[in-house]
Amino acid sequence: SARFLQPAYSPALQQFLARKPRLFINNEWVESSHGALLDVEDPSSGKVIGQIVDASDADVDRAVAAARLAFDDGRWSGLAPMQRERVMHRLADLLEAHADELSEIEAVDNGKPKGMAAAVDVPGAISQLRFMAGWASKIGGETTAPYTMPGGTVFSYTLREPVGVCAQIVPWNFPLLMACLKIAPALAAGCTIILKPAEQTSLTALRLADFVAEAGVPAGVLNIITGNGHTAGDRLVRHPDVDKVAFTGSTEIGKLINRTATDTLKRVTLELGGKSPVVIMPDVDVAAASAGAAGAIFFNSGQVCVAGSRLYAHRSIFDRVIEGIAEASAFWAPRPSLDPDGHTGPLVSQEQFNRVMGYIEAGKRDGASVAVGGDAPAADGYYVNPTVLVNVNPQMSVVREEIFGPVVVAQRFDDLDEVAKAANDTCFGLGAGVWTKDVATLHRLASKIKSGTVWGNCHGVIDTALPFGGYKESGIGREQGRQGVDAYLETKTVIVQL
Ligand code: TXE
Repeated sequence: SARFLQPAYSPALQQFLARKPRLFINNEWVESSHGALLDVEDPSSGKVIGQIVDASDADVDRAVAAARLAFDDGRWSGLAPMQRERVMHRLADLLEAHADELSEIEAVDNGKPKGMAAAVDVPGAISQLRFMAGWASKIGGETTAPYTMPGGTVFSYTLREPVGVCAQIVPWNFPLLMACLKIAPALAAGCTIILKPAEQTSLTALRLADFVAEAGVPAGVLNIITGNGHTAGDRLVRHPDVDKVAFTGSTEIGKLINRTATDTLKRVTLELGGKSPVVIMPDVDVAAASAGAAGAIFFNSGQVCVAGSRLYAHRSIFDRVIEGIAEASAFWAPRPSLDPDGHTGPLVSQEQFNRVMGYIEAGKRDGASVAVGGDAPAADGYYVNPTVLVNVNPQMSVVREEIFGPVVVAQRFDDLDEVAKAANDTCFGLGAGVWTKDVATLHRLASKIKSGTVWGNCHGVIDTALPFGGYKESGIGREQGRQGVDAYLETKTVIVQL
C-alpha cells in the first residue's frame, strides 16, 4: 500500500550506492582477492540496492598485517597523546559535517527512520569519539614511594600500554554508533584496528572510511573490512596477530567467540543479548510510565540490546498500563525509513522478520494472548506491528528468550521482593527500568536487580561517561567511561633497584 512506499533516495545516496565494492586497508580502497559480493537490501522495500565485498581469508590477513605493522612501528601509539586527541576530534568533525548524509545511509541500510538516525545514531557516534578523545591524554599509571631494601633502594611504577591489534565486530541495530563506540576507546588507547561491521549494515562504516585519512589517522591504524561473520569474522577471532576481540552481538556468537579466542588467549570484551525487565510500581503517573514502557520496547522496533522486553506492572494498575501502551503503539507504528512522519521502521531483514513472527506464533501456541498488535502489515518490507502479549508464564520462550523485535510480554506482581525475584529470573543481565515516585523503592530495586544498568523513570538512556555492559550472559567487560578505555590497555609494572 502507499503507506509503505519508500520515498526516493537523494542523488548523493544514489551515487554512493553505485560505488564499486571495496575494502579499506592501509588508508586505501582496495579490491578483494576474490570476486565474492554480498547484496545490500533496503528493509523498507525488500529491494537490493547495492553490493559489498564478502572478504576472503586473504583479505582478512591483509588487513591484519596492515594493523600489525602500524601497531608495531608505533606510528599511532607513539604520537603525543594530544595529537591523537586532535585527530579523533577531526574525525568527529567530519562525521558532524556529513551528518545528514550519514543519517540517510543508515536509514536505507538498517530501516530505522532517518529522523531517528539523525537524532540518536549519528550524534551518539560523534559523542563516543569526542568523549574518548579526551582520554588519550589522561591515561597514566601508578607509582610507589621509593623504599630501601637490603640490596638497595627500590623505585616502582606502572605503565598503561595499548593492548595492540584489535578486531572489532559489530551488529546491525546501531551500525555507525556501534562502530564508533568500538573504535573510539581503541584509538584513544593507541591501538590499531580491524573493524568488521555486520553484513546486513556495512554502509555507514564504509562512508566513515572516507574520512579516516582526511582526519589524520595514519595508514593501517583503522582498517574497515566487510563480510560474513562465520568466515571473515571467525578468521579475525582466530588470527594469531590479533591481540584483542571486541564484539557486540548475539549471546550465542559471543560464547563461540570467547571459546575460539581462548586458543590464543586474546583479550575479549563482549556486549551481548538481553531480556531487560521494566518494573512499574503502583504509585506512578500511569500515563507517563506506560508511554515510557512503550518507548522502552518499541524504539528502534525493539532491536535494542537493552529493550524493555519483560514488563512487570503492579496488579492494581496492570490493566491501565496495558491500555496506555496500546494507545502509545499508534505513535510507534512502523513506516518506511525515509517517511518523515515515522518513528520506527521495518526490522532489518527477512531473517529477523521470520524470527520475530516465529516468536509471536510460539507465544500464542503456548497460551499467551495478544493484547496489542501481534501481526505484520501487508507490505513488501519487513514491518511488524508493536505487540503486547499477556497471560504469559515464566516458562514460555517469549518470556525467556531475546526476541529482538517490537514484542513485550506483560506480567502482574504484588510486592517488591516478588518482582525483584521475577526480574532476576533470566540468564541475561543487561538493563532494567524501574518506574516509581518513591526514592527508597527505586534504590532498593536498583540494588536487588542483577544488571549492568538500572534506569529510574526512564529507559535506555546512555551516558558516554559511564560504563555500559552486562551481568551474567549479557557479556564480559564494560564499554564507555573510564572502564571503556581501560579495556584497551595492558598494565606493565616496572621495578627498579636504584
Ligand atoms: O547476530 P550475530 P545476528 C541478537 C538478537 C538477534 C540475534 C541474531 O537476538 O535476533 O542476535 O542476530 C558477526 N565469528 N543480537 O545473527 O550473528 C556478524 O557478522 C565472528 C543482539 O545478526 O551475533 C555480525 O557482524 N563474528 C545484539 C555480528 O557478529 C561473527 C545485536 C553480530 O551477528 C560470527 C545483534 C562468528 N562465528 C543481534 N558469526 C545486541 N546485543 O545488541 C557472526 N558474526
